[in-house]
Amino acid sequence: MLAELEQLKARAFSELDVIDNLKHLEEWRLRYLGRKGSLTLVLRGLSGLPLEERRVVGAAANEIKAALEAGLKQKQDSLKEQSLAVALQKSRIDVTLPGYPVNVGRFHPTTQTIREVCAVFASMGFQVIEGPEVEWDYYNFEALNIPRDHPARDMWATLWVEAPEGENPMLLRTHTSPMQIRLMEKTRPPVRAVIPGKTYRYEATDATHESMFYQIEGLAVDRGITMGDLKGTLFEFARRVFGEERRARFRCDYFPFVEPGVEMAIDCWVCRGKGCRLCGNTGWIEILGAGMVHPQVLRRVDYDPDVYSGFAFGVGVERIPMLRYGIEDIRLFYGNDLRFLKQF
Ligand code: FA5
Repeated sequence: MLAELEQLKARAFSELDVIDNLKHLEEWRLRYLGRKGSLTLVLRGLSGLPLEERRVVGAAANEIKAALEAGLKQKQDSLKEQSLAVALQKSRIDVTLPGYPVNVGRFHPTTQTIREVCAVFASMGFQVIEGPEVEWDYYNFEALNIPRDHPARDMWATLWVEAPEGENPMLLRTHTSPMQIRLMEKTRPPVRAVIPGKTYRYEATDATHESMFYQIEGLAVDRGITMGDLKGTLFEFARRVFGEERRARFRCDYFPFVEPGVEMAIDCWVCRGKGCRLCGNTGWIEILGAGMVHPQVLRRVDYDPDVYSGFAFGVGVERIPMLRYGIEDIRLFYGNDLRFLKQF
């Protein structure tokens, strides 16, 4: 009986040695240690043996059982360790492989320009604010000294928004100037701000005109502000954005909310001032309207024109990159053509 047990032990261990997966290990466990396993049967058969023999064989069988269980545990651990090592090997990341290319977006040239221009004015002490694109007639015209039925309204071909009967009419702002009023209504001088944003006009488009375009409004109001401050500020802006070598021109212009009013132009980017189709043979491209804030506008927001004075300007944003890079048509900006946009 003892010899049989020794043989059983030897067989079990030699089988265990070559097992290389958990499924075969489980079969092995059932074969030897399971309820109907060889060793279990031996232990069950003990009751038929004489007492003396039962003691000896029982002790040996229990010892073998403990040895087999220890062997089983050891094998289980080593198989688990092996399978973990294999899994880790399989999912290893090769950090030396080149990565997948990532498509990186970029800012639209209009956004780039707005950020750059605002940074130039911020460095001169102007804060940057924004306002609504759907506007009341009051802010877009009335408060800017352009009463209803005044012929100056024709300067801005307007897209009207249907407003309820009896309400102040609404529109898509034709310029960023309404923000002058909104800002002054809320603050007392000194005021120094630039306001970038979309503006809309009911206009046929051509190479330099869009029906939706961007403007940046500027406003400075304080004691003792003069036309010299306006000119100095705008020439500094032109110098920083277009460079020393470009020429800027000031001429008289009319806007009902400034007095006196001016327009500023930069020498044409295509003909460099000689005259061509783009600049209507003048050699100049207008980029902004400006002037000293009209006393009537100051009174409207309760600023005393005998104490305070100020200047304002409104610059067309798209015309800045057009002038700098020689872009011949404003419609390229909003055509969603990546061949154009990727160049910036
Ligand atoms: C105005 O809109 C005034 N609000 C400017 C102003 C502000 C004057 C403060 C005085 C004081 P104007 O309509 O000229 O002015 O437009 C200003 C600039 O916007 C133009 O110089 C031009 O650069 C740009 N602009 C005007 N219309 C268009 C258009 N349809 N497409 C693209 N840019 C335009």
